[in-house]
Order: sequence, then structure tokens, then C-alpha cells
Amino acid sequence: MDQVQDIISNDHALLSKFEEHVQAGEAVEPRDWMPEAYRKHLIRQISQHAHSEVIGMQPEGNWITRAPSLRAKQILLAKIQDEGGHGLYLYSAAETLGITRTEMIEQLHTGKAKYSNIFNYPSLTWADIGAIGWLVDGAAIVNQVSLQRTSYAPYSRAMVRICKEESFHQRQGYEIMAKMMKGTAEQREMAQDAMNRWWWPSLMMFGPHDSDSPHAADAFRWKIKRHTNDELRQKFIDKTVPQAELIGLTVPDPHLKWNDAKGGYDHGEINWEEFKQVINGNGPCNKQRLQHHKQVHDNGAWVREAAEAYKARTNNQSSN
Ligand code: BYC
Repeated sequence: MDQVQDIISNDHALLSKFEEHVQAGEAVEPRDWMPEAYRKHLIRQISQHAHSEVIGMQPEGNWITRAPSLRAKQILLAKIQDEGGHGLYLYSAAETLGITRTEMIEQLHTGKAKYSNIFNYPSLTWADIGAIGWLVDGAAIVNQVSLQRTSYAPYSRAMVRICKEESFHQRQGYEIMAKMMKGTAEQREMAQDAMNRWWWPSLMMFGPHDSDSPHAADAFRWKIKRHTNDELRQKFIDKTVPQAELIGLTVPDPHLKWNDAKGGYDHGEINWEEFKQVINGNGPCNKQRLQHHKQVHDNGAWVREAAEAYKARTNNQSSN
């Protein structure tokens, strides 16, 4: 009994020390003691973030062979490669918490782990590539800039590198939209149509309202998040509406209105039923995205086996 008591009071002491450390704004490194719930929270969020980066390559990959010029193709290829790299930084950050890449991929394939709602919509025209770069990467930057100061150091370090690349992604998307808005009537129509389809799902990327965000309390207590879902969504809207107006695009929200008192835009309500459907596997492209990932993963099995065999041989040689 005394032993059990000792363990409990030791855990309490460790938890208080951990929380003091985090509250003081100090970073947590993989070797540090951390509560199990903190570790699990981070594995959930970082692995979902990594899956989003990798699944997010699909809607853009759809346009590589149809890019309208060699320059556009080179830029798109570089951007998509960057997204793959972001996935790798993030999988590595999650691995420091004691989960393997194989386990994370299995959770993605079985639907246990989510990925961002936004990648379950189709990329129908070239203007969608502009809208993804401008709106989707634009929304991701707002969120990721805030995450640069997250308490878990490997996640924070990954965010710093990722943010540098995301600003180029956002600008290339805006350039596509601006160019199309200076083009023919048909091109302007395509750009507006892409804006109409991507605006609302981009707002959903920030997650549910703060009052409906079950993970918010722990995320703030442990400084995993520094800003709420609604704060970041508002920041994105305030930053993006003037950019749309500048190139002549209309934001598809009849309730959008500048509010002097709050120093930001008021906006219409998001369709949360659509959000729920999409994040629970029933969006327009969920099945296609996962099926493609599984197929490519299976096709790459020989690469993983060869890497394992090479590692085993190198280990054997160095121990002989
Ligand atoms: N989509 O309590 P909440 C990119 C889920 S990729 C799907 O607020 P949290 C790019 C949430 O997981 C960058 N699910 O959760 C790549 C939870 O369900 P579970 C993508 C969502 O974690 C290629 C439930 O709803 N960015 O830029 O405190 C090409 C309750 O939510 C979503 C990131 O991944 C969503 N949008 O806050 C182009 C950012 N929102 O887990 C571009 C990293 C919520 O209990 N993630 N859910 O089953 C985060 O910052 C946070 O996890 C979120 C949600 C703000 C997304």
C-alpha cells in the first residue's frame, strides 16, 4: 500500500513539475517526463497533420500533367515535393513520442486517424490549383505560424521549417488566381468558381467552434495550441478578404461585413453538418484518397523491404 502511495505522489510531483515547466513557456523535449495524455494528444495531432500533408499531395498531383506552361509545371512539382517533405518532418516528430511510422499509416488506413477535411474535395480545373495554394496553404500558414510556439520542441522545430516553405506556396497560388482574373471572361469565371468551392471548406480547416472543440482544454493547459480555432479562423478571414477584393474576386458569403467595433469581419455560419460528414469519411473524395494512398503504399512495399535488408546487412557488418 505504501508503495502504491509512493508511486501516486511521485506522479503528482512529476505532473506539477511538468505543468510548471510548460506554463513558464519552456519547451518539452522527447527525453523529458511527460503525462501520458500529453503524449497521446500530440501523437493524434501530429500524425493527423502528417497525413494531411501527404494526402494533400493528391488533389494537386492531379494537375501536374496538365499544367498550362513549363514554368507552372516546375512550380507545382516543387510545391508538391515540399508537401511530401513536410509529411516526413512531421512523421519523424511523431516518432519521437514512441509510435512507429507503420502504426501511423495503419491508423490512417483503418480510419482511426483523421486528415484535414480540405483534401476530400476534387480539383476540377487549373483555377483550383490557384485556390489550393492561396486559400488552403494560406489557412495552413495561419495555423502553423501559431504552432511554431507549441510546447513540444520537435513539433515546433518542424513548424518553423514548414512555415518558410508555405509562404512560397501561398504566393504561387495567389499568382495563379491574379493571372486568371486578368485573363478572359472564361478564365475569370473559372477563378470565381474555384473561390466559391474552396472558401467554405478552407474555413472548416480551423476545426469546430471553440465551444465544440473537445481537445481545446488540454491543448491550452499544456500550451500545445496558443490560439483557439475561432481566433485563427478570424485572422485568416481578415487577411484573405482584402486579397480577394484586390484581384476582383467575390467572397461567397452574403453575410460578410466589416465590423469596426471588433476590427474584423463578421461572417456567415459554416455548414457544420458538411464538416462532420467529410471528417467522418463521407466527403466527395474520401474513399478515392484513401484507396490511392493504400495502393501506392502497397506498391512501395519492396522499397521498405530493401531498406530494411540493407539496414540489417550494415548492422551485421559493423558488429562483425
Ligand atoms: N479536418 O477538438 P478539436 C497543408 C477533428 S496540410 C479534419 O478542435 P484539435 C497542405 C479533430 O481531429 C496542413 N478533422 O481538435 C498540404 C478532432 O477529432 P479526433 C494541415 C478535424 O486537434 C498539401 C475533432 O475534429 N494542417 O497545409 O484541438 C497541400 C475535434 O476538433 C479538423 C493541420 O493539420 C479538420 N479541419 O484542433 C496543400 C494543422 N478540425 O482527432 C496544403 C494541425 C478538427 O478527436 N492540426 N478536426 O478524432 C491542428 O492544428 C488541430 O489538430 C486542428 C483541430 C486545428 C485541425
